[in-house]
Amino acid sequence: MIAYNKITKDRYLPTGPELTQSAQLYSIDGDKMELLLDFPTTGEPHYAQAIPADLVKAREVKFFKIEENHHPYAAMGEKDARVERKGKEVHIWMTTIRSHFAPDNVEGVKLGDEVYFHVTNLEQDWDVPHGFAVKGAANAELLIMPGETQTLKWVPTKVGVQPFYCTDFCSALHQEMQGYIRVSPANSNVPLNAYTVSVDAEL
Ligand SMILES: [Cu+2]
Repeated sequence: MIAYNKITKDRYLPTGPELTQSAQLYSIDGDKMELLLDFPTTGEPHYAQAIPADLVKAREVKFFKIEENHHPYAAMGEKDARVERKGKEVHIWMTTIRSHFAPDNVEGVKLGDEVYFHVTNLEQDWDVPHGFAVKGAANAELLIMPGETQTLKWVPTKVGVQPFYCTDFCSALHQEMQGYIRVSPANSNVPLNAYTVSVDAEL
C-alpha cells in the first residue's frame, strides 16, 4: 500500500517554491502494517503505479555510450566542433563537457538566418546532463543527457551578440559554461567562423 501524505510539516527542508510532500510504502501482508520505505515526493500526487524493480534494473541506462551515438549531427569530440552554412541555415556542431562548450564563439550569422545548435554532451558518466539555451530564444532550452545529441533551432530577431549558456547545474564551474553568438546585419560580409576560447578548453 502506498500512502501520499498531504501535510509534511517540518519533515523536509523548504528548498523550493513548494514544500516537498511525503509518501510511504507499506507492506500489508501480515497482521501488522510494516513501513518499507518513507520518501519525499512532489505535491500533489494522486496516482501511483509500481512494478518489480528487476524489470527496471535490467534496462537501466545511466548514460548513452558516445560511440553508439548515430545522430546525424553528432560531434564525437571537440575536433568535430564546427559551423557550416547551407543557404539560410547555419548548422553548429557543438560539444559540451565540464565546463565549456566548443565552439563557444560563433560569428558570421546574419539576420534572416536560421541557426541550428546541434549540441552533443560528451560526458561519459551518469548524472551529468548539460543544458543549453540562447538568451532571448522564444521557444525552449535543451537538456542533454551524457552521450546524447539534441538540436535547438534559433531564429535571431536582432543584430548583436547573444550569450548562450548551460541551464543545468553540472559542476562547480557550471556558471562558467557560456559562449557568444554574433548576429550581423543581413547584408554583412562577416565570414562564418566558430572557435573556442574557454580557459579550460585545452585541458
Ligand atoms: Cu553544464
